[in-house]
Amino acid sequence: MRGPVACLDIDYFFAQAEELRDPSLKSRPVVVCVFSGRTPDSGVVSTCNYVARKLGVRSGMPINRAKRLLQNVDAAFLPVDMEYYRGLSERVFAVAERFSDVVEIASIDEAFLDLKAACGGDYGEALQLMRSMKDSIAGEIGLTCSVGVAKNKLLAKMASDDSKPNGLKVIWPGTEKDYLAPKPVDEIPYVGKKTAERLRSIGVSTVGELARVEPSTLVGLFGYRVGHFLHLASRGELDEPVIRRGEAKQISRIITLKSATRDIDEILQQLRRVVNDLHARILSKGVFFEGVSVIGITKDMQTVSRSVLMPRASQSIEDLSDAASQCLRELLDKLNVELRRVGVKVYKLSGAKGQSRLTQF
Ligand code: TTP
Ligand code: MG
Ligand code: MG
Repeated sequence: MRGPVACLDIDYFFAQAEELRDPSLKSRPVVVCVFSGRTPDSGVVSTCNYVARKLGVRSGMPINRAKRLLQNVDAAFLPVDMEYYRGLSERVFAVAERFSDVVEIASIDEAFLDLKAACGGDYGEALQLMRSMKDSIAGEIGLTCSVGVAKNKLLAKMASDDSKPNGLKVIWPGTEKDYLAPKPVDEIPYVGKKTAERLRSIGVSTVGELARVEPSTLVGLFGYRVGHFLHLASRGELDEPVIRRGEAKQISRIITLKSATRDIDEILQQLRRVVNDLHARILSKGVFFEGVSVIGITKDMQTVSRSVLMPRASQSIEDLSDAASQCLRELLDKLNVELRRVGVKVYKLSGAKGQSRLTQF
């Protein structure tokens, strides 16, 4: 059995990002716009916050129409700022990567995590892990997201959609069919209005009804690819694997300390497990690291970090351990607070074959 798999999707992402840098926006409708420039109001809505959604605004709607809907309220219409959103997105996914080695980044605000290695087949454990990931994203970055956990990516995405905003939902093993049966077909991700209409014309409006249609009928109506997708999706049997895209640019591990402290020996002792674990992963991936950093999260959720660069790429646990101690010492010297969580990250990675880096000096 595959799974559990999680789907993480940031809530009303671009608009939430705007609220993050200007909290005074929170009480107002916020509409992020793709201005086309033809006239001051031409273009479409990229996304909007829930205040605007309550008043009927939606992604893809012409800006004109959103302005009409919001003409009597103090709404903010802001242009997209991709560079800023991309930076936030990368930080969110870097947190996700602390919770699973296999993270598939599906879009700027959406990622899938394979949790099998992290929690075996235990969905209760997966739930705990994802609760802690959500807390980390909220505490360290200040964004809310919704997370679904299920046996495959499609179900996990539906669970995440269902739980929005700021939700966490598990589809427990064995309950998939009951979960799917009453849903309207257009709640299956990627099923659009047209497909839903054609299905309605053959008397199918729920996923349960769709699951009972002969696959050959669906293939006849929609062609092989879409027909096959609908058949598997409606039965909860579309089991595509989570595929990590690109090589990891960094590897990190973080732990929660037994109690908040600034005692270096105490922290170093608890950190030994992190260093060992990280080193095992460095070896299993066959990579060398040049950068090491220690990340600390204080009691009041501030993130602090210190980094060092090795004189040359290394794979040794002594180098890793020495660098981590040095970073931690610098961090505690500067800081007059107690740490609650501590992590170690290696970066500037090169492959086993990339030993040419060694001779570059
Ligand atoms: P989504 O995750 O689809 O939407 P969202 O994050 O705004 O809202 P939700 O809470 O329902 O997840 O898309 C992510 C971002 O992609 C969104 O913030 C803006 C951008 N986007 C567009 O620019 N145009 C669109 O039509 C959609 C759907 C999204
Ligand atoms: Mg989103
Ligand atoms: Mg999304």
